Amino acid sequence: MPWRLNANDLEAEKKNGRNGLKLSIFIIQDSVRKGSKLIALVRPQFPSFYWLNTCYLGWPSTHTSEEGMMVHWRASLVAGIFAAAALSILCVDCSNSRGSVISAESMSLEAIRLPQGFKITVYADSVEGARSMALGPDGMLFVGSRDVGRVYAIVDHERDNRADTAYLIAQGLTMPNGVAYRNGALYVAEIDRVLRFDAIAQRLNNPPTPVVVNDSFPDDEWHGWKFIRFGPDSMLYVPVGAPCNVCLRDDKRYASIMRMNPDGTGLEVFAEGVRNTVGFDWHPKTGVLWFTDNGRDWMGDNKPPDELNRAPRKGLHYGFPHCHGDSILDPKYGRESACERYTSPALELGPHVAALGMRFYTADMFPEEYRSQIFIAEHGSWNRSEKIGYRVMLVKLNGERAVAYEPFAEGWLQGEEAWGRPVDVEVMPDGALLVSDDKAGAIYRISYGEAD
Ligand SMILES: [Ca+2]
Ligand SMILES: [Ca+2]
Repeated sequence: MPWRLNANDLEAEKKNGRNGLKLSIFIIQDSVRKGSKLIALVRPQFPSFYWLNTCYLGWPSTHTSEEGMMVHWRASLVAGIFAAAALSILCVDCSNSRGSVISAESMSLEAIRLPQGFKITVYADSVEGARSMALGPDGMLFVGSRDVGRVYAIVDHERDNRADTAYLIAQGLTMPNGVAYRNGALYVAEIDRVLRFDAIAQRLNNPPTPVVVNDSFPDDEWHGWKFIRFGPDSMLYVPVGAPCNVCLRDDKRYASIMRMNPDGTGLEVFAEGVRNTVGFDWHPKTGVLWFTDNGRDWMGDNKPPDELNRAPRKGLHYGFPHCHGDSILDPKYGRESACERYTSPALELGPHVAALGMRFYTADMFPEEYRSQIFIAEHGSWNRSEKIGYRVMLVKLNGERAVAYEPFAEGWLQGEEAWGRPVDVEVMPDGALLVSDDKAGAIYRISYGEAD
């Protein structure tokens, strides 16, 4: 039984003055008291703090959040080094605690609640760590991952709405969360660079060596994994998250959405004051960019909200780190500022819900009321005493104004246990909505009006 301590408990210990070596000693004492094994696993492609968090701290990757993964890495690193010296660490496989692959049979899809007339099925399973999605030609689906370092191409050869093959396009990459497709090429975003795999559809079994499109992004791992997507202006939009929970950096690239030409030239900041967006899309009629943003942590259970934002032009500032949501001044960075100076969210979402992927619904399988509305995948909270999120939400618009925010698909969270975590959504050519889940290692298909 790996030793476990959640983020809130760990933070409480830090507030009690346990840091560095003191915290390390506490971790060892507590694990011994609980009769747990200290475990470690060497994964060459991952930074040391990562396995220390996931294995040594017994804090599985799939239970950490967009914000939470890096919070305590320094403490865990010190703890790990101390433990390695003081104890002979057992080297065991912790693939179970990483829990990425769940077979279709063990998924509780009957637990997922949907509006009348919709149904959910498994489109693909065994897609370990499935994160952001992008459509290729003929319904081919590209899927990035974060911790497992892989990029997949998923194909439903028989077109029976159940994928048959997950081709491994790349592995060993550094958090290749972002994928985009344009003119026959697959673009993949690692933390500090964007790669391009040319003529990918013809080379699924023999992927080409990627071309480096641009490798000038910061290499900070905290909020460094990226969602990418081509805009209607044919530019590739590439965010750079804040390398922290809350901080202000002189380098304008941090906490921004950048964009560049497909060949990597012309890189510029498009939007400022964006803490960590992991999903965006353009309004199908107006061409305006909308994006989610994850709020800061450690301001309590109910604030600040996550955000849905609207960016009608270049050069707007969305408030971070000074102002959170519509009107919450940051205790440190908000003192000499005012929320009126920044662009307010189009909609305040739930606190700590981890709003990630979002798309406009642009097809016609779903009823009229869903068309040109927004679906948001909420990965789920960690920085909250009662979990929320772990669902797909619908945001209704009246013109360019967001007027409602309601659950569309929920049930991955049962009590305080989540068996799945939605990351991204994608509208397929037939109009079905796909949902990726990096905890279950699956992609679901939500359809309307289809017979069982
Ligand atoms: Ca099939
Ligand atoms: Ca904001």
